[in-house]
Amino acid sequence: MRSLDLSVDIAGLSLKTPLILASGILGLSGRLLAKISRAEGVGAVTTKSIGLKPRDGYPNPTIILLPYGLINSMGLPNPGAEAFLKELDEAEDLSSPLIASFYGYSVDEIVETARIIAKHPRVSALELNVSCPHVSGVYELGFKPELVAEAVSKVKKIIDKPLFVKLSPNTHLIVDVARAAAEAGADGLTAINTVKALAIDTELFRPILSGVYGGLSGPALKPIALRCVYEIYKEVDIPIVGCGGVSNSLDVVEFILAGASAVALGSVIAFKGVGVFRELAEGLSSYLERKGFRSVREIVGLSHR
Ligand code: RRO
Repeated sequence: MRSLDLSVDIAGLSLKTPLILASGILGLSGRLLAKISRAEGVGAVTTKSIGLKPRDGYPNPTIILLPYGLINSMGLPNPGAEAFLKELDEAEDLSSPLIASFYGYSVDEIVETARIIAKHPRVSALELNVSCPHVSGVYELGFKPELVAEAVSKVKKIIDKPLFVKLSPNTHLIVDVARAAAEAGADGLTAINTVKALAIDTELFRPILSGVYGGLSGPALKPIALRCVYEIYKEVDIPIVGCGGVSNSLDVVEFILAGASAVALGSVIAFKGVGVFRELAEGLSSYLERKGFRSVREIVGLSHR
């Protein structure tokens, strides 16, 4: 059992633990998100990304299982912002903050979508996804610091909730994009989305995924994600949510030592189920006790000293 208080404050949100359900993992069902928000060890939950209009996503196959992770190419399936609000009406009894992930194909669409979803009282914060690795229009936005800055500053003018930006690892400009987002008023950064990837069917001589490209997640992603968090923490002074390939509590510790104030869990939930939040919270607590720390805050960015 965990005895240490793992609570963290990040970008104006108070979390019971630094462990967050990553976007895209358990979809958009309000009831399911509320249920996960009550699970032991959960600090916050993030929705699948929502756009202005409904989108079907790609036909199957959309997921490939690898020995070291997953490649997904869901293609942004979502019911659109207005239908999403109705879904959230079902999310009674949330016991952790809900972060609504959203996207748009242009700055105007991003602003319009933010305006709609931010008004729901169950939305505690927004996460702007500029980094889906295989939906063109959304993918490229995250490579352009000036466009991300414009989107962030326009969104911040019309919402009164914290705004995170989820960054793409598929550009050497990740730190520039992070800095641009922070200077434009973002409250936090999520690093990273999946890495653009491909798999080929050797019998049929063609890409396996219907969307051709996918995003690699899972253990193979961890060293890349960790490097991104470390680089961003050096240069940018707003809180970071580390995301990418966490599978055990020492992975969580590594992200925090690299500079993350919270850590999002994705693929590991597909492998281990929601009970992994409790397992990782207990492991984090034991680590802090063993090393003589009293809070998560004390070790954020410690590897930089
Ligand atoms: O829906 C997806 O295929 C997807 C998205 Br929006 C994203 O941001 N990252 C990802 O790996 N897949």
